[in-house]
Amino acid sequence: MKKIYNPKREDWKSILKRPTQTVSDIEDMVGDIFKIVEQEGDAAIKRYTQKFDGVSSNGMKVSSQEIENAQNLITKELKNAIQLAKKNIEKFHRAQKTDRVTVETMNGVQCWQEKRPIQRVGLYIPGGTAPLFSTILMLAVPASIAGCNEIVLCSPPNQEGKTHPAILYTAGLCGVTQIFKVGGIQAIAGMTFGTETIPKVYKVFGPGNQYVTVAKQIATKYGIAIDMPAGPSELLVAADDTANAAFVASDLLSQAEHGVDSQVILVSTSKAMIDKVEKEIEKQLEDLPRKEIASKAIENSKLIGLENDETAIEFINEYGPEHYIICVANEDFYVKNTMNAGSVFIGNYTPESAGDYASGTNHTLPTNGYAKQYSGVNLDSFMKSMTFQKITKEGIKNIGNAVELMAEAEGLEAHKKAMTLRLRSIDQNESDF
Ligand code: HSO
Ligand code: ZN
Repeated sequence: MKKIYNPKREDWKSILKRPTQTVSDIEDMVGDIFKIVEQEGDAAIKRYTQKFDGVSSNGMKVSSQEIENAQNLITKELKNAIQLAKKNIEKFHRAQKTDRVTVETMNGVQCWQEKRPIQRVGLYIPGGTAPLFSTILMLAVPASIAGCNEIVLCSPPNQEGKTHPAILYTAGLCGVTQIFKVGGIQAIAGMTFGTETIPKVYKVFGPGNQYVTVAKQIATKYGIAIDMPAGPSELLVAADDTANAAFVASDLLSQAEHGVDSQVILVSTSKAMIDKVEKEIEKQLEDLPRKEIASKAIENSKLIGLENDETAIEFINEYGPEHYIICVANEDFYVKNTMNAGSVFIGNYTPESAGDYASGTNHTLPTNGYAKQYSGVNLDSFMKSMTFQKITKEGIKNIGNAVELMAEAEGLEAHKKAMTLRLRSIDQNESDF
């Protein structure tokens, strides 16, 4: 753990720099796989599943029987926990629904805005060291509330060629319409083009390793939308002497156990708190089953001492953390002045874990400083805003001349004419009476 006290402003940038992932060297390889999947469809998907996952992907589509059986493969307690989380996530995301916005901008000119679901969405759920079925709740629940009619899920098969039962159970519970045992680059390419088995989607959501991240970027070149650019998960905790060092350490470690590249930062105006948290981390790390992963992330973590709250807030806004925990006396001041963060957790009893699983907020959030310009996944991520207008004769009379003049000034005669013809017809009709 690196301790840094009162760094000079000119050093902030380098202190806050995220380790850059070198992705350019895999871009060509990923692009080639896309082309082959586009040409060969299922046959290519099967070959890549054999090559990268080491299993045969016969029956890549999960049957309704398998989903049904998954119910019996997980405990009742876990099912109840998943249902509790689902209820809260549903409540919070349902409340994000907005009414249509209608305005008569001038007499006879009626404009309105309404949201419509993205009809087909693709969710990617990584396999790997932890089966993140909680991410299905975060994606499929808002997708269902939005009214997306096809919710496709791809997740890599494990070594026995199966999908984790908690993934199947959660997907079944949350309205996923089709599940495929396909992962990695080939899954994203499959959902981009559509194959004989996998449907094409319009937007792809979900986390993944660097191959999946690059694949999602390449999908955008084929006109597919993605939730947001991805990077390793991050947590920044702001804590002063009113914080509980053991709690803070547990939060930092919960983020650290995600991956060796997780970013973990403590910012404090109290040197005593920094020392306490450092000791707590060392202590708690010992008992963690994922100690090896967490300790690698902790090695790169930073404990930063700053002279006052104002400087701390400026520093934190400059970083723009994905997750941001505030445990300070001056809580309101920190909250009010937070400009850049994916999701904010306030007070000693609000661990990130709460939002990761069950409080109701979404855990798919902007990393890598993208909190400066991106929102986390929310109900609107699964919808488009559409505008409508209806203009009456009176309305045309009110805006017609302005449109004619502007069209003429842009040299667009046909545009002008579309208005002139109507204005003339109204004039003629009126003089007929
Ligand atoms: N902290 C992760 C989400 C997660 N945590 C899933 C546990 N399971 C990224 O926001
Ligand atoms: Zn987490």
